[in-house]
Amino acid sequence: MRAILVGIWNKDIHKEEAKESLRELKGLVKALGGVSLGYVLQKRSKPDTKYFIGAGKAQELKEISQGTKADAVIFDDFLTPSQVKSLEEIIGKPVLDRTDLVIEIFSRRAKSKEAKLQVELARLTHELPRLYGKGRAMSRLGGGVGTRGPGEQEAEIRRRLIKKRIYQIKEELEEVKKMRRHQRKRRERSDTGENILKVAIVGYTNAGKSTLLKALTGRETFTADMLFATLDTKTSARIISPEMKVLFTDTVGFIKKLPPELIESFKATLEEVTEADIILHVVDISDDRWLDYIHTVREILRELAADDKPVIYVLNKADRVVDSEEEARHLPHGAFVEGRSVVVSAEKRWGLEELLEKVRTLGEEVLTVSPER
Ligand SMILES: Nc1nc2c(ncn2[C@@H]2O[C@H](COP(=O)(O)OP(=O)(O)OP(=O)(O)O)[C@@H](O)[C@H]2O)c(=O)[nH]1
Ligand SMILES: [Mg+2]
Repeated sequence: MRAILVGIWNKDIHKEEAKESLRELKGLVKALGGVSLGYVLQKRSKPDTKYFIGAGKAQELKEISQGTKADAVIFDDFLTPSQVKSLEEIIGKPVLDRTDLVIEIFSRRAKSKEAKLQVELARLTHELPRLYGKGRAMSRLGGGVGTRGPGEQEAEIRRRLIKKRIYQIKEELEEVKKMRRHQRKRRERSDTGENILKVAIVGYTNAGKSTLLKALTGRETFTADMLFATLDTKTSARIISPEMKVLFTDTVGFIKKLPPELIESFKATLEEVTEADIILHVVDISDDRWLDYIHTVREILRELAADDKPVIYVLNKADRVVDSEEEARHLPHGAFVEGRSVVVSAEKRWGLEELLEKVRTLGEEVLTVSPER
């Protein structure tokens, strides 16, 4: 894929912010093995209903994409089905948005049956409204006003199939969810004697969540320097004191403008987050945007109704900021976040003892306030 990226900025979304977002979009293109040829950024107080950008800009995009031999034009924001259609008519090349990219990445990475179902659900939910636009376009070629052309019928059949499949997937996911609950119960029951503390590891994609799980529990998981390496949750245990056993769960990474279809379809997986006693919020402090990322992750936690849980900020990748564990201890980053935090390097294993100590202390508090456990 050779792509031209498109974004807008205005008084609400500053130019720098829009550029930053385009840089991330470039990362998404890269995650799909594509290249970004460049970007077009337009100042617009609000998106044009027909073309998202101005009609003139759309024409310009056509010329740019022809001149650069781009094979796709990718918008950084959600496009309505009719915007996609109008843009494709002018530009003459496939027009995608951020949601398309994220869903595509997810679908390539999904390995477990559950992840595959979740991605399929997201994809179909995303596709359904677009079919309405397509159907109308197709029927215009066939029948006249008021009649149902062949295009319309075709689209109608496809819509019905999709709705049926969505229903099936939801049922299957419900089954998976039940099984997961059952396993969780069994795991909890078999662990007698110790208190079980459930800790969910969350954070922006590529922050180092899986690396941290590996460092804390020895569990081998796939880690990679790419967006959305992890799609399945993985739980692994560690006994951190004679009385306390911790179940650490690694989760899928978050990202800005995460398509709502994906949040919705990954809710079963993210249930581990809503079930957790404590949240470890992993942050890559070597990335200048770390505070901004914290904000995004918090927003998504709010959507999951998990924003009231006790949090420990795990300020990771300190080894990229300073040269030694001793220097890392003096980093000021903790002062910028509210509440508990610890600077670590999951890769170099810096600060892990301090982190475990914090988990232990907080765990004792949590476990004593809920005596029914
Ligand atoms: N230098 C350094 N690199 C790290 C550290 N922790 C993780 N990384 C690297 O950062 C990249 C992402 O790490 P992952 O553990 O896969 O990150 P993640 O948060 O699980 O990412 P997703 O599953 O994609 O959301 C990998 O290349 C890791 O080797 C760290 O403490 N220091
Ligand atoms: Mg991961």
